Amino acid sequence: MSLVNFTTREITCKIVYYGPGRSGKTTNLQYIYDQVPPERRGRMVSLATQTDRTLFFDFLPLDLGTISGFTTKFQLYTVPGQVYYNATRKLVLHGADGVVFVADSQIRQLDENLESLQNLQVNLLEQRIDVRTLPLVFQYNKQGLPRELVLPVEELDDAMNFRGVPSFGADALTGNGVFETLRSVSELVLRKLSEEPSA
Ligand SMILES: Nc1nc2c(ncn2[C@@H]2O[C@H](COP(=O)(O)OP(=O)(O)OP(=O)(O)O)[C@@H](O)[C@H]2O)c(=O)[nH]1
Ligand SMILES: [Mg+2]
Repeated sequence: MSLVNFTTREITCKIVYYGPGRSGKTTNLQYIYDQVPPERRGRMVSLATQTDRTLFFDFLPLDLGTISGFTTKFQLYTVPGQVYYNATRKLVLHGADGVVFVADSQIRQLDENLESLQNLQVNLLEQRIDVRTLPLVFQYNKQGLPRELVLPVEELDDAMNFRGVPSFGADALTGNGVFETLRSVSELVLRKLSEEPSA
């Protein structure tokens, strides 16, 4: 849940990168961390197994500077994608202002993507977050793999993006699409915030 402090004129928003195991969520945050100037970011916290699977979450605080007179901070989180970490996913998802669904574009991963998307919907419903109005963008990652291995963005949109929200092809390893995705979800979150009646 975004925190708006009118006294210190500070806004803090929480963005969660969600998706199946190995889709590239942690890679997104690592790329963002590497690119953002040190004065704009805090320490990135990653809790991973020895084989680099996210065990609990990754956390990256970003300072977006001043927007409409408010110091604006974003906290980026990733969930652990592996199916059996659902309790942790629920914890990390709690209070999210926006979600980036990172799908793995590989043809053979389609079922995992759909399963994870369904899991997201169930967990949001359980937390009484309105799935239809939550700021959400899709990122179809690993588009840089050979063409015969991946589904094109349009087909992934047909399979997953029923709300018709913004979607981006990406290659998180090289950073292609990473900032476009972040910018898009940030805009949706800030727009929603400005539409809500102020506290
Ligand atoms: N070819 C290719 N590999 C990628 C891309 N993005 C991530 N990877 C690789 O995919 C593997 C998994 O990436 P992670 O970022 O750890 O995946 P994750 O979604 O955080 O996985 P969990 O923490 O298990 O949920 C790593 O070996 C990455 O280097 C991409 O765009 N292209
Ligand atoms: Mg991870």
